[in-house]
Amino acid sequence: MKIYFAGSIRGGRDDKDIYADIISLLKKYGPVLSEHIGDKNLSSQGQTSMTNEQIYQKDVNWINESDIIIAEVTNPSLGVGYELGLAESLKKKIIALYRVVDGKRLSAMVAGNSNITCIEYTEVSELDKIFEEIFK
Ligand code: 6IA
Repeated sequence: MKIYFAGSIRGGRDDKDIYADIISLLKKYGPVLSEHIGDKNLSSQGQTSMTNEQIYQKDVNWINESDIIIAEVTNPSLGVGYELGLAESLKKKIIALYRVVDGKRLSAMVAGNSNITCIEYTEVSELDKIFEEIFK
């Protein structure tokens, strides 16, 4: 099962450690094509050795190839929102993981979308059981 993990890059890297921890859990279930999103050295500028066009094309190809899209959506990101819409149009299975922080609420375009399974969590350790259920 090929997994595409989506998480904020230019939208802000505050949650990068959480992305890395989630990716480690997901790797039990199959290759995570977008593993670099958890790269702790990747800044909010993204990688500079690739052009925007190359990044866009690579990610669109990977989403096409994936069986499931798992997005951490706590930190709002235009790119992640776009990827969710694209995955929906390709009829992929989509999971959105959200932590309630400072009483902020998840966008209704994600929370209200019946094609996206939204999961609220507090600690990454809770996700182990949830992933077991999703991938069984
Ligand atoms: O709007 P944002 O930048 O926050 O959008 C984040 C989303 O864009 C992620 O889910 C990624 O799939 C996608 N994205 C992937 N790679 C990059 C990148 N640099 N820079 C910006 N956005 C990306 C390439 C990283 C490199 C280590 C290969």
